[in-house]
Amino acid sequence: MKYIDLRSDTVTQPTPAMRQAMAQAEVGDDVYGEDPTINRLQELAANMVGKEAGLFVPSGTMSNLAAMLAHCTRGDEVILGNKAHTFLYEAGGISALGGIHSCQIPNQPDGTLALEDIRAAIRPDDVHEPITRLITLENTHNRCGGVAITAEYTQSVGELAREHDIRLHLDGARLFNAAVTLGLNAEDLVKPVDSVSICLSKGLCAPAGSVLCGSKEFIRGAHRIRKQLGGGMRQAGILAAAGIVALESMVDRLVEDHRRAKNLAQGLAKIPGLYIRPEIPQTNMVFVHLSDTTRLLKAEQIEQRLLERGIRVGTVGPWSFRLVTHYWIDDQDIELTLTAFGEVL
Ligand code: TLP
Repeated sequence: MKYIDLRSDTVTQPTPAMRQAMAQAEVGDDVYGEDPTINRLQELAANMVGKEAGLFVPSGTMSNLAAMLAHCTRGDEVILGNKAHTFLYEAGGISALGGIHSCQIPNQPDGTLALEDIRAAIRPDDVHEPITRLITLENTHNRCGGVAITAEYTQSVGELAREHDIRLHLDGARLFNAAVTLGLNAEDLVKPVDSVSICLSKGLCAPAGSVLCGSKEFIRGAHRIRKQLGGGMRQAGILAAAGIVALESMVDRLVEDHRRAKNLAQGLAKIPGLYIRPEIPQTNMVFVHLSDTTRLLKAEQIEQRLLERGIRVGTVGPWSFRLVTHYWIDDQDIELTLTAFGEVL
């Protein structure tokens, strides 16, 4: 059975162009810095986000982890959102492996952290307290609905960070979705950040990999940490080749995923018993909730019934689903999904 898989954009398969590029990739030992395809990908990614250097890493999780380990030493503190992927879904890596203390402050519904909350969380110079070393933002913000964070907001956090000599990292797993929605170049969204992690293996469809970007000095430190984490991958130019296709040809088309997410949300909002926040989706994620009247069935049971109809969705809590559009979802899939939801409810 062919499923319509809306659980995530991480389920995307590589495109035929990627498979061809992978088959023909020139490779070398990347731990020696000798893989020409990886070197090309790193340069391309760094250029696209306006940073000096890039580092190819196996996953978004390792990219964020390597960044935070490069910015902080044991006992330092990072300020991050209580709905941040780095806080919720990265297995506590920063504290388990880096001894980094996290200070979680509430994410606002628009994915931002209130400036006054950040300011209040910055520690004074006091031996009793950890040192605030880093702030981490996320764009687009996954758990806040795939919302795009504006350049102006990131700029104001950058100014606050610099005022206090604190570094700023951006989890830009879906940075290009944000850029496309806001009508900006990715570079314009990350000027104030010291480091940014972008993912190739989400809406951009590459089979694996992320690129961590920042200054040459920062990337030199992150490179050693990647080695410590076991992320030096030798002839991984095979993977980087798909990443190059992703960056060169899959960014502009994200607008189609966003259009389909809007159509999906509008259709779901018309089905009695479902509720959707009217200001989203802004990008490729649709969060939909069962309203009080439909809570005879739990989200998990509805998920199962949709599965029987060939539709895969993710549940996020007892009454909520996340549906993510991507390259392998077309207009007909959206129609079929709406029909299936209508039948199941
Ligand atoms: N997110 C996945 C799950 O882990 C929830 C998804 O399906 O959305 N940053 C952000 C904002 C992410 O959404 C993800 C993956 C990552 C980092 C981690 O990337 P990977 O999976 O490559 O380690």
